[in-house]
Amino acid sequence: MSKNIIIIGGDGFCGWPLALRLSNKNNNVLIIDNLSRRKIDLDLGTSSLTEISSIHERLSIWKEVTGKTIKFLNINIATEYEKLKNTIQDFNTDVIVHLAEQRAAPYSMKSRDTSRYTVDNNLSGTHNILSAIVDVNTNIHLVHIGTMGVYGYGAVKNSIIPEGYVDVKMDDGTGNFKDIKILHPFFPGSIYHMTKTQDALFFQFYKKNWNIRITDLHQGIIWGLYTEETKLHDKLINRFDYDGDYGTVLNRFIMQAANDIPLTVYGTGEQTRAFIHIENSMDCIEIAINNKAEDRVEIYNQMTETHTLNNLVELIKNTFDNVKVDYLDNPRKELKKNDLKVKNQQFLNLGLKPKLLTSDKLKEIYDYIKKRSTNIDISSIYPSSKW
Ligand code: USQ
Repeated sequence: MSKNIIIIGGDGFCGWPLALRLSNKNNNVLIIDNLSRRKIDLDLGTSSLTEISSIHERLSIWKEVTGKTIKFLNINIATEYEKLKNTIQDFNTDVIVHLAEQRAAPYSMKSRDTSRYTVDNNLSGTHNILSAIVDVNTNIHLVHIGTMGVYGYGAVKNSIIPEGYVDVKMDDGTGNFKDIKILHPFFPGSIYHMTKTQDALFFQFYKKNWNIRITDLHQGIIWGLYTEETKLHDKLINRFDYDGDYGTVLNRFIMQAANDIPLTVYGTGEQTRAFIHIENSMDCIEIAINNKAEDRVEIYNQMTETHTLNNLVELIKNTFDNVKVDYLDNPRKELKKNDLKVKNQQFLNLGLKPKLLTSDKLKEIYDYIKKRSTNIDISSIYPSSKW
């Protein structure tokens, strides 16, 4: 059934392909975005590897190619509450997907200004959305993109990270231990990750007090850049970040291999992380929208596989010729080495078909970006944020 869906942050890396996917499935889609990601690029002197069109051009090409309309409003949700609330009301909203957070850990740790911006933007934005839902209609389903990073990548050796909640026993004061379910303890590794842990507390409180339906998706590192819909026209192309702040590890490695740049491994490369292909990320969000949260804040782990960075290096070396590797002093405070086992049964039970990392898929992305690489700025590749 067609739904009225607002995608907040619909001009970004996940938001843009999501808007196309949901519009293609005949939902009525409205993008709210303040275009902050484009402004940060200007501030940092960086740019997407792919040449992305303006939001207006993107939307008119989408209309030309498919006959479908996606609406757009430029609203800063962290500061323009009345506009946000009135828009949610006027659109007769069924679902809000919240992707409007500053999402780069290195950017959040760059300076006091970028830390404060990340906290102000992310926390006020999330809280304003929740407030607006209370003001307008508590039946609206909020789907939020959280992060695997809230768990701290394996706090207990050999444990399997559950989906959001853990069962614990608590002393009731008389030495009797009672079973309770609590949120998995938080171990954020950056100011950015910390804002996602704070979001989780907002969600618990708004569920308890106003019974808001909330699904929180703890996503791993996305790789890839195109989806079935973004491939329909060159001007629908998604952004591809490769700089030291916004580029994520696997996409950076593919881009580096495609341009004869040594792969920038931080530390020993023994860090293990969770990954998901961008098309699968869209699948998961669609599944979450179609399965409205009811009894509690639903938390899904949105990932399909885990790898050490050294695994990724090996796969890339086995796929392409003459790959060089540069082991750099780690600019981040993180465990030198960790195990990471993650439960993702909920999405699998709801029909997710994992698109796992293979040499063939790496080659497709490599070829795609090689053809579309414009103006690579080598100086922006090396990490400039350190903590
Ligand atoms: N790393 C390298 N070389 C690089 C870039 C990164 O070795 O050139 C390492 C980092 O030290 C880290 C790992 O690769 O150990 C992942 O770094 P990343 O920049 O790919 O990912 P991260 O900073 O964790 O953040 C990204 C997204 C964030 C999302 C998160 C999911 O920017 O929005 O929430 O991935 S997760 O990592 O599972 O927390």
